[in-house]
Amino acid sequence: MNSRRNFFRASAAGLFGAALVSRVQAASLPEAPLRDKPDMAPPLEPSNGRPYQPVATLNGWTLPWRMKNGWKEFHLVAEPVRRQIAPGMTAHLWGYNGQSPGPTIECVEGDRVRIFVTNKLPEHTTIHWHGILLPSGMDGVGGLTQPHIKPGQTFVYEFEMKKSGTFMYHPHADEMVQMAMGMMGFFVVHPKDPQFMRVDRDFVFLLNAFDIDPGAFTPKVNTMLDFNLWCWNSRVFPGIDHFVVRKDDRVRIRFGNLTMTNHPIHMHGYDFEVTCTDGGWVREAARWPEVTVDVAIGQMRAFEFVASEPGDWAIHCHKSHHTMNAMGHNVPTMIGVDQRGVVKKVIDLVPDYMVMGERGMADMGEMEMPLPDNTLPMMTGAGQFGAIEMGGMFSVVKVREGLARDDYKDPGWYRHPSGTVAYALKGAAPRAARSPARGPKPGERVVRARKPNGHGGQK
Ligand SMILES: [Cu+2]
Repeated sequence: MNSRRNFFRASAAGLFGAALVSRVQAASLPEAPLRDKPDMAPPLEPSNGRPYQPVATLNGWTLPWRMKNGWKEFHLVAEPVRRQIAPGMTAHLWGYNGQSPGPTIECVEGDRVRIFVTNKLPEHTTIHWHGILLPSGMDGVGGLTQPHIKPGQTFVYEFEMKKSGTFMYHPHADEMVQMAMGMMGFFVVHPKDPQFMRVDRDFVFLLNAFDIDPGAFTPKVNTMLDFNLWCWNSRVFPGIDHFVVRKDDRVRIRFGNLTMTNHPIHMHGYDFEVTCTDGGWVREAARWPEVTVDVAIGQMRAFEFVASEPGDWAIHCHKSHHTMNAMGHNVPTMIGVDQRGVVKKVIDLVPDYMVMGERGMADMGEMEMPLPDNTLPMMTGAGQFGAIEMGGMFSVVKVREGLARDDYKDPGWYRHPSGTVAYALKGAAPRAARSPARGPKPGERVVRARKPNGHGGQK
């Protein structure tokens, strides 16, 4: 934190806007906590102010605040960050307080909130508070409602939280670049009455996407639609935290979409109801059961269910190319094509050449190709029964009996009661079910077998 203190000392004299200095003394800036790890911090129990049930931010954290003369004060620092997208790949992004997305901001309906925003980016920025009802001049649209926050400047946003709900924050300045670089965060306003819409576990994450060439570190910021890393909180499977849930807990999962396309989010094992959008709570008579909920660009959806069914339940975007990591979409479909002759000739010239997809692409989930540094396999992850063959927007809801109230640790894979797992019919020849194309001969397919990347620390 020392370097940050020096920064404020050095900048207090000359860089702050005159309006700011007259209202809030630079010396009274709150600390701007930093986070350098991509794992989930435990929910931050409020140590002052109105009581509430805090949220759990997947692969993220909640920004601590201080109370000052009845105001809840937060300090966001917009800055370049390094974010581990999953073990094996780190990206150079822009974010807030050391990470992308920025920390979740949590407060309570009726709170008066003061947010200091310091710009340590190489270009100007602002913050727009998506969905929050506030004075027009606090809305954060550069040029329209405020001057841009220039590099080195700190601006102050002040507003009262008129209603509870789930909101987001992101820049409204050079927006395409700054969002493509990872600048965004969640903003949760809890109800004044802690019993209203009370749940036991409350998860939040943002859907975001990057276009990073294999081997590169920095996203291509001009990409319109063809992103290749589909993320939850700037993480992809198998780097996304699991949703660890105690049996019979009432669970809420909230997600906001700041990508450039829609995502039908599908959860296995349960039906659920959408109880909140970025416009506010959905009244009971207006809800209906679903197992997939589409979230359009710029929207937020929160659904709830009672975790009555133990197990490992997949949760993922239902666009199947969004559960893949960086890949060449231009690879032709080779299913059913006999490549024997061609492959032999190519291998003479290119010893590392890989035959791709003669029988589908499932082989790629087990036998990972040699990859450039800082790149993730397209299909990866291992479960207790084999390769999961996923990437991108995929995680697991792990419902277990007997967890402590505050236990979010990965409990390992589900122990299925005997007789409850799909099984192979005895006596049937497994190869008969495969395509008539013959299997690869030893040495023909030159993929290097590598231990699949499991989700860290499975027991
Ligand atoms: Cu998707």
